Amino acid sequence: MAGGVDVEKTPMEEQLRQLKLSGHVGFDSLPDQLVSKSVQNGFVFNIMCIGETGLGKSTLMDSLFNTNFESSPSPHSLPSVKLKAHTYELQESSVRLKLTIVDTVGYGDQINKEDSFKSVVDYIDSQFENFLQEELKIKRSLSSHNDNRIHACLYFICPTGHGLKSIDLVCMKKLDQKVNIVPIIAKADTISKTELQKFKSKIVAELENNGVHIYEFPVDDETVSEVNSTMNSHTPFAVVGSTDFMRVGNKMVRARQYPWGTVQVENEAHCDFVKLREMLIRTNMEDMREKTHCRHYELYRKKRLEQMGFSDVDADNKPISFQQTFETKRSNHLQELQQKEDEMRQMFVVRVKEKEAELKEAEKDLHAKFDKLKKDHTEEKKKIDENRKKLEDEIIEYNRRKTQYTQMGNSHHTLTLGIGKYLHFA
Ligand SMILES: Nc1nc2c(ncn2[C@@H]2O[C@H](COP(=O)(O)OP(=O)(O)O)[C@@H](O)[C@H]2O)c(=O)[nH]1
Ligand SMILES: [Mg+2]
Repeated sequence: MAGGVDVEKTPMEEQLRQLKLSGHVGFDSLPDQLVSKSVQNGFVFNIMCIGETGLGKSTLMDSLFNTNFESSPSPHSLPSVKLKAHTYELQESSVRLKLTIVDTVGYGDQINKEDSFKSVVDYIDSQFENFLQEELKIKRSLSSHNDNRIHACLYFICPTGHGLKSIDLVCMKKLDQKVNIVPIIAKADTISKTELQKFKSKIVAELENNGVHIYEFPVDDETVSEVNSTMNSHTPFAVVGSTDFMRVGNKMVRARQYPWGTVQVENEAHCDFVKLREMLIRTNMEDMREKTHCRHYELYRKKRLEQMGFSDVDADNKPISFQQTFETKRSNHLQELQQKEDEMRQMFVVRVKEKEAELKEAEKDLHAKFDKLKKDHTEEKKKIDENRKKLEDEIIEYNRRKTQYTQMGNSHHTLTLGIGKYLHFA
């Protein structure tokens, strides 16, 4: 490197010296500063709900955030899957949350379910792409950029008791490198307690056998590792949602009432709703946001940059900088352009030569035709001249004969007269 300064290289640890402060400095307030800044900026969380129409997606969202998102039920007759995003501004004490809920309208409703997941994959990719494009700008405004990358994908499993459908497996497999998948058993009140346990184990086994990586609650942070590892063993959560309330004691609770009894949404003996809310919102929301950025987005970014031809190492596996790659690509591109230009020029010359040869050939033909015409003309003329000469000779001959005859005629006349005279006198 030009003007490089030689620095004696010692391992980082040897350069680092641990010092003791002799009084309070104040950087122990850094975590508080971080908290205050984050609270000021507010938080963003984007959830995608995947599941067949009528599985209780909208109801569960209302139950999870304890509000009414006012969604309208969708029909079963859509020709394709549409992704609809709605953003809401929520506030709990001083914390503001910009929540986006993406609904997969019409998912699994088509006869041909093969492409059901395609729109979902495309949607997730296009949110990553938007973020990448903002990141690649010279003038970036990432803080004000609408970050719509999906942080959590709730996959609603139909409570059949028969394990996963193939569309579930295929879709989750397509998504597991792109998003944090949290599978949940929907409408869990429709399945009996013993069946539910079997159903859960069956789902876990099927996911494992098919190599589908679902989101695991992190166990590396000791403050939550215990609760998270317990919760990991309870997945997939079997949930119930409701927009109806009933009075229990002196509290109104979300519940579903049936002729034989009542299911309380927030009763842990009735379903895993509380577990889901605890894991998704109260404990691991930040982890999901971080995993989305550091794992899923990072993977997308890496793939895209590689697609564009960038890499951290060159063909010989030596480190290469972004600028070097760019310059190599630029010079390759210019070379290619030059080569194309040369090829075109050569082609042009060849074409011109061909045309010239063609023209020459045509000229030669013309000359030949002209010569032939000229020759024919001369011959014709010669013939005509000959004929004319013959005719002239004939005229001369004729005239000569005519004169001759005339002369002969005159003399005969005299003779006749003479005879008459004779006769007359006889
Ligand atoms: N049994 C039962 N029904 C539910 C549950 N959640 C929602 N439903 C009902 O299922 C129907 C469809 O719910 P909705 O939330 O609109 O489904 P979406 O199409 O997936 O958004 C509604 O009649 C809900 O009352 C549940 O947990 N258990
Ligand atoms: Mg809905």
